[in-house]
Amino acid sequence: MKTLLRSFIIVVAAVLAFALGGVPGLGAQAGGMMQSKTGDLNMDGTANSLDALIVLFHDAGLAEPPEDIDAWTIMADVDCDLAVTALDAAIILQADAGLYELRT
Ligand SMILES: [Ca+2]
Ligand SMILES: [Ca+2]
Repeated sequence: MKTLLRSFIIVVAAVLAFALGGVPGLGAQAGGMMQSKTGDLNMDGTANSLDALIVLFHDAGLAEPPEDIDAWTIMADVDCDLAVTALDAAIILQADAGLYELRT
């Protein structure tokens, strides 16, 4: 089951990366000084599908843990269950669609 979930995440990630025109950034944009919000993991000023993709990459073990894992976890754990999972990615996507309001 976990292998199936991992395969699903890889496919979704590849489709999203292609559809959005690139591989999601895992760090701040160069020169970006935007205030980061909860769920805004690439610190581009908005929580959107790229941030959800970052969560999925980490949940699937496809990305290196960030340097400051505690601060990153606070930003990524949008449902405050003390774990960063695909559910956080789903909530970020709902917020991006205007169906959910993330805490600030
Ligand atoms: Ca973002
Ligand atoms: Ca969570």
